[in-house]
Amino acid sequence: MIIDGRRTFVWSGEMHPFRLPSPALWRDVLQKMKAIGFNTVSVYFDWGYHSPAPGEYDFTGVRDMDRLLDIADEAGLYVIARPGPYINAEADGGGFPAWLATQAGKARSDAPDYLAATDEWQSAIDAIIARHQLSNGTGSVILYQIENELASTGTSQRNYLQHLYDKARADGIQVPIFHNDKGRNGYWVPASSTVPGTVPGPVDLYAFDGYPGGTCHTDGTVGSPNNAPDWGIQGAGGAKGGASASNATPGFVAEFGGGWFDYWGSVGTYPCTAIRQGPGYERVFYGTNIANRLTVQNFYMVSGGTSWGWLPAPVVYSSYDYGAAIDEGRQLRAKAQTLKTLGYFVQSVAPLTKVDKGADVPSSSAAVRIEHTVNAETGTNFYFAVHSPSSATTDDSFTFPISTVDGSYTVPLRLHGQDAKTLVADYDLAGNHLVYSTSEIETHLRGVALLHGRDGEAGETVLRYPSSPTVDVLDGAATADYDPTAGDLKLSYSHHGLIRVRITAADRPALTLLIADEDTAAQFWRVDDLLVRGPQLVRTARVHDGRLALTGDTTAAAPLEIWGAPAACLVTWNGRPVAVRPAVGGGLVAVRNLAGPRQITLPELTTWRYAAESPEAAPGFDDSGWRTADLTVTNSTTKPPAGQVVLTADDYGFHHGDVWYRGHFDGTAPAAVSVDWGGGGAGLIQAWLDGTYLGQRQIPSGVAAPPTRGNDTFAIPSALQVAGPHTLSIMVRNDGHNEDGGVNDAHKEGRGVIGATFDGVVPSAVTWRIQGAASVDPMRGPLNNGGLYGERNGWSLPGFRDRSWSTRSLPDDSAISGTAWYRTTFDLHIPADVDASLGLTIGDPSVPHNSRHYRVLIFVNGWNMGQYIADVGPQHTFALPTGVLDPRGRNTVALAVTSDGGEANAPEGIRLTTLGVSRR
Ligand code: IPT
Repeated sequence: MIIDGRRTFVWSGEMHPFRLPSPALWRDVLQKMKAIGFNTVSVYFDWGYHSPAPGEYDFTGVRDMDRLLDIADEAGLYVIARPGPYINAEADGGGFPAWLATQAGKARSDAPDYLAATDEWQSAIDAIIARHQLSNGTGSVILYQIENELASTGTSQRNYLQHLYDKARADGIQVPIFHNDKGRNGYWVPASSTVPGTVPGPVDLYAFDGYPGGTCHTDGTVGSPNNAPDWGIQGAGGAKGGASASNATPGFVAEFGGGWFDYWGSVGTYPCTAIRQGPGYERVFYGTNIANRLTVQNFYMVSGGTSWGWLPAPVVYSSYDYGAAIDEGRQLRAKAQTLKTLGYFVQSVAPLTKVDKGADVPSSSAAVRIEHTVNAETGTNFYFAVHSPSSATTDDSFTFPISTVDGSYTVPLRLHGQDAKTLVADYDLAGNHLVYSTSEIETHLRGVALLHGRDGEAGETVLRYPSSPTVDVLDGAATADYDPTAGDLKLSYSHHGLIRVRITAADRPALTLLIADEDTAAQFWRVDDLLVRGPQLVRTARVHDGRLALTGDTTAAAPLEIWGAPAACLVTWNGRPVAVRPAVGGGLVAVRNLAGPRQITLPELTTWRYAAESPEAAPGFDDSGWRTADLTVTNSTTKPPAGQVVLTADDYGFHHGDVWYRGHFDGTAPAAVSVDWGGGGAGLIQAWLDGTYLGQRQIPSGVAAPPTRGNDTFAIPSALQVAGPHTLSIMVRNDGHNEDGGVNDAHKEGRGVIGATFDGVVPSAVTWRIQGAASVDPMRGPLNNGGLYGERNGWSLPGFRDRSWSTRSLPDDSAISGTAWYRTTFDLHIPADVDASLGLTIGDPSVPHNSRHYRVLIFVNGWNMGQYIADVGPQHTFALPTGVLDPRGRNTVALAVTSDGGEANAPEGIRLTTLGVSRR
């Protein structure tokens, strides 16, 4: 893409801003994305998170997005803005506000009521996005996506997309607009596309997505790799070939797998997914994309974070770690380091942005193939070497011929395991002419080039000089041969540690070649025009008044080396002066190591205040203030049984979390009651008759696409089968609205009680009252709270006075059926220069689920940070981001424990855990 007049390889990572309620956290993640080589961040804006009710967009969340876009710009990242209205993202309702579930018109169509709603959302969010556009000089937004994966292409959808496009333009959106085509169908391509079989749409660019990398087995084992698809110039072409669907716009993959989400009842696959879609996957698959000239690539996710509160759709639990490069605790996984080498490469080697398919290049081994591309303007050749098939993991040494202006060569290379390499030939490497190298280029700047290869594998780099240059091998082992006939200087070596070679030639800028193995390559950070080695992370560099101010992180004492800094400058690290001296072969080196972080200690969480609730179960509870179920028509896709009023919670404005029902009837109580209910993934129902607990049921989990409705019968003890009046109390936990990926209004499936049948009781003789969340938290938004008694009465909030409550310690050995709360406070004294990523761990994380029938909503300083379900799992550790947590102050934890009652169904031990500690 041309950005600011420069042809730019858009290398983008996805992060979920609405999942992280903290600007400090956004800055951390965005700086890390920039540091690991991204120049762009892609963000969904979740309509449902931002809108508690029709017409309402004014809780802090929307204004926070302004801040997020500022922080992205400050971090030096372009932004791909994806405001939906429909997104997916494993978010509640696929990002739709839950109030849309009661709308008559079909969602994702041109139904007037639906379009009126999307207009409101676009007005609210476009006002923010518009003022952050790069095109008007006030921000860094470069692209705007309408809808997501709209896989229906009828007139109604076309009208709808046109409406979104026109609205965005009317709202001042000037940047190119695109849509993300689920899979590769050739749907919604710009008018410029002449490819047969495509569906034109109101878009400026065509983009598609794909998740070809594979996930882990259900037992959590990694399994074998998949084949990498050719979705650009190396592929089959045509409407369904990926980028080939649009022949006049850049190859643009709007989402390419950077991990995958995990489901209720799984064994916990995020760590495994991070390996399955780890370094080898990144090299093979992302490398294949590069060889296919996909010059706009976005990886989903690079930072998934937490689906806190009621954000998760039924298909996922609270952690949206995704096995992504930046884990939920904000730590860089090994795969982040590989991404870094790829990201630096695509941004350093400019000819990569404009290539065509080159001549076929044979490999000496049938186990390997070479995808060849050429930049016609610069003559630079790229050779992407990958196993054939690319899923193979054998150890192959082979050769292939290259032929450039410099002549013909036979190049030896090795691929071992899931691996691939992109070699560059005929290229201006920091003012020196590179003939070819079998090491990969990571980056280069004035006077320095950083190459890398796998530890122990041989490498050779050939540079051309008219006369014999001076070659000094400063570090490590390499041999140099100069061939005066061709003018070729050939360096031969085996990648190991860091090899430093200084080349000084007449009429050329002196060049320091740094040749690293992968572990060593990971120690380098490219920040603006500097190359820095040593610290765990380098965030920013500012040169000012002869002073170089670096900021970054150390996880242990670390060396510091700097290339590209002005000579004899003063260096500071996180504001403190660092003594430096000139290094061999150029650059500066710190005289002493940078310090690592101080040890931190975490308080124990043993003493808790305790109170039981669920008074709604008792017959005498006063529900006169509750909403009476009196609606007879619902727009939900699940209709009430004949003769019954509408009971579904959304119809009464109770959209998230828990909802209570009290059904009053007279006459003799029946032997059983059957309830049809909607609860989302691993949803829960508990029932009482006249205060006697009838039991609980959970929606079965353990599959990727779980059922979301239950139909359960509760037996009524004979002692209660007497003359009335009677009260049936039901609590339903709503674990999210379905996504609407199929454009079939699936988000409108009823939640809460859909219908209840009692043998012998006429349905119309039951009077129902309903209660969900009492109000929307103006700071934490609509997805923070449901309708538990404790939530309705402020028990989740830090300021609540619990001094009259009894004390208990955890682990506990008794529980009531229904909900009880445990509250405690703890003080943190994390030193100001320490970034401690903390979590809360319940029970034994090595056992995904156990036989205790209880679940917990975890409120930290009032924020609902997720749900633990002991007998479902797999999540035991809940990340507590700074911003939610105060690292230097008092914090409050409130646990809403909903149990089947009895000894074994009581909370296990709970402790604070460390997810990562660094010094900043
Ligand atoms: C793709 C969606 O676009 C994205 O929002 C998210 O839901 C992702 O999947 C999965 O995490 S859709 C797709 C893979 C069919």
